[in-house]
Amino acid sequence: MATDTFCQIVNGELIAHEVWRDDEVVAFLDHRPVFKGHVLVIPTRHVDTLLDLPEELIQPLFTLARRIAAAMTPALGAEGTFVAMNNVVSQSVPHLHVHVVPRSKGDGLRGFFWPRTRYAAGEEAEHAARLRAALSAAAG
Ligand code: DGP
Repeated sequence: MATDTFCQIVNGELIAHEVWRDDEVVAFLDHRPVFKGHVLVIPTRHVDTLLDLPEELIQPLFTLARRIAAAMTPALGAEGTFVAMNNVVSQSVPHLHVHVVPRSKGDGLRGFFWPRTRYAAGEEAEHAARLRAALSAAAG
């Protein structure tokens, strides 16, 4: 049985400031927030990454992420949110978690990360074609 930090939060072995809990999902404050009120939404069942998320947990997980995002304006005065997930690379806890971060204009996050690149001629079409082919192959 997996015993990562977030399994411990699910099991009550580690205390977090929870904002929602039901049988399928838990949401709690990230203890090192990008901005105050930054929430992590996780499945109660141990799942490593998005690719491991069972079909029946997609709806509960992302519905809760959306509800948390919606609550950030009345609760925190946020003007918007940033919703993100690291999978394997930059993932510091091996238990799937969706970050829901409150945003406001001028909060300084823009440009702080996510540097953008540009496609050379033909590369954009080539990348789209490679992804279409992989999706078709996966669909059988
Ligand atoms: P990531 O780097 O995307 O894997 O994000 C993991 C986040 O989890 C990071 O922002 C800090 C947070 N975190 C790690 N350990 C704990 C913990 O024990 N309690 C809480 N509340 N948050 C944690």
